[in-house]
Amino acid sequence: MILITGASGQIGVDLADALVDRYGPGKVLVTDLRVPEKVRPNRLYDVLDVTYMESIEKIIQAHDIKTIFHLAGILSATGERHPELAWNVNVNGVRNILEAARRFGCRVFWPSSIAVFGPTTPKLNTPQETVTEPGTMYGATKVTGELLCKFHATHHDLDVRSVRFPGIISHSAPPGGGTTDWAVDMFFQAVRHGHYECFVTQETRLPMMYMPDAVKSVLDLMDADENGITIRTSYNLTAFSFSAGELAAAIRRRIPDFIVEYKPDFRQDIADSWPQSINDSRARRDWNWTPQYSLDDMVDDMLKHVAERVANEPPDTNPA
Ligand code: AKB
Repeated sequence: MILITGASGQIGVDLADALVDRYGPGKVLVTDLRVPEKVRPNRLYDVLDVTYMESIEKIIQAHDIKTIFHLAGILSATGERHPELAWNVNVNGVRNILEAARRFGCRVFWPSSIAVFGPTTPKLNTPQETVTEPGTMYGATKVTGELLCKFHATHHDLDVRSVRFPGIISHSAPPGGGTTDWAVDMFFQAVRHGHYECFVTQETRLPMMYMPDAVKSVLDLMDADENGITIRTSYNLTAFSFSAGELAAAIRRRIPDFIVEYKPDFRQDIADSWPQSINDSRARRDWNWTPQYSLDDMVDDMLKHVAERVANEPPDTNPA
């Protein structure tokens, strides 16, 4: 049986679908702090707060969990506003999951982030092994989590695997509290209102990935032969990089009247401290990582799905 924590979050919703498609609805237990308002038929839900070790142990035992996709976490912008919460959920959460996985013999996937890098890291084609001195609490929790994963893998032979996700673009579940959220918001506001107020400058360039590729990366990494896994912190991963201005231009080629105003806020400093492009050659070499979506493929697919979603929204849920 598979356990997903933080399953209502941006990655969790799509990953749960992929795992249910692959293994069947009876094999995947989706958990979060609360059961979502709209539950899917034939899906097993439970409530799990990963900061409580006893709750994790109970769920693992009750459902005979063998693999854990530990996605529960606080993202970068929320982490800057609530650093204690970020530490508690991100560090104590991953420590509890790793410890429980060790005790009960589970495999683990856990997402790290490009946020492990900071102002002293080379910004272009950032290597796998380089300076990790993040300027944010979120980044500090991710570096700590990576080291905890490595400790458990090397000292306890725990099969824990991890990637450093770039910004992830998706239409099915909104991201919450991240610095790369502009890349998702821009699509929704372009379709809803033809206008977007962007919280980073148009020159801000970050590594990104479309959700189907993010899900593929998780499945590919977990399927890979254990002998090929040479990174026991987290693998660098990317699909493409673009600036806010370039994404706006790509959307404008499909929605010609689309207007973007740039009003950077506190998230600009976070974005400026992160790499602009990532070298993911170790993931490509070790487990044959290859993204499927180019920037243009992603923009076409996003606009199609976002238009469908927006058409089905009740009028009063169309935030400006
Ligand atoms: C965020 O912006 O906080 C996340 C991330 C890059 O980890 N999307």
